[in-house]
Amino acid sequence: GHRSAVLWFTGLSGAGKSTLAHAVEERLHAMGTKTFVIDGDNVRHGLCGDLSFSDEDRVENIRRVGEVAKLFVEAGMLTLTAFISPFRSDRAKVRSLLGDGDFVEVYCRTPLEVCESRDVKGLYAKARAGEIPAFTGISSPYEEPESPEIIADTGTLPLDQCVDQVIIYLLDNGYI
Ligand code: GGZ
Repeated sequence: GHRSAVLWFTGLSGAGKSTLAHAVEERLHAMGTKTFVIDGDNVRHGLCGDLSFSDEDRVENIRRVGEVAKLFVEAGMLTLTAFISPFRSDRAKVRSLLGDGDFVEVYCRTPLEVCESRDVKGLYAKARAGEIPAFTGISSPYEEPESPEIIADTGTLPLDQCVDQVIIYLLDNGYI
């Protein structure tokens, strides 16, 4: 069994949030835990398909994701979300919506320089060229978490080690 909760992955574009969330999910599956990952791939086209990357729309994006995550938690799932979620106040709102113990903030702390040098999707180059307005880290802010439950150094540590760190946190705190 497990205690349902949200693992809320936050960090810059290209920090490795989705990769880490899916790798943690795989490890949890192997342990028999029911999980669900919510990320841009399954939300930004449908539920949040009407939203842009303006400040207001990011606020609304995170509000909706928080509400959906809450439903999944009520359904008994260990829920993993992977969104930049750049604003501290929005993450705090989701935390209070869920309640402290049901919200585990995981900061994927890859520095901007590393995200930008990897530039897997070429978005940073486009943002620097002015082709993407309000790009997080370039022309739109990212507010670092002040006291996340977990800091994953996704910029320097191998993926497996970051997964271990999250799993150990969940074991130590009685989630799994
Ligand atoms: C940031 C953007 C932008 C802008 C498109 N700023 O690397 P990706 O491609 O796959 O991840 C980014 C994703 C961010 O969506 P989120 O829903 O996580 O953002 S937020 O939590 O702020 O609402 C990136 C892509 O969308 N993308 N334009 N301007 N990222």
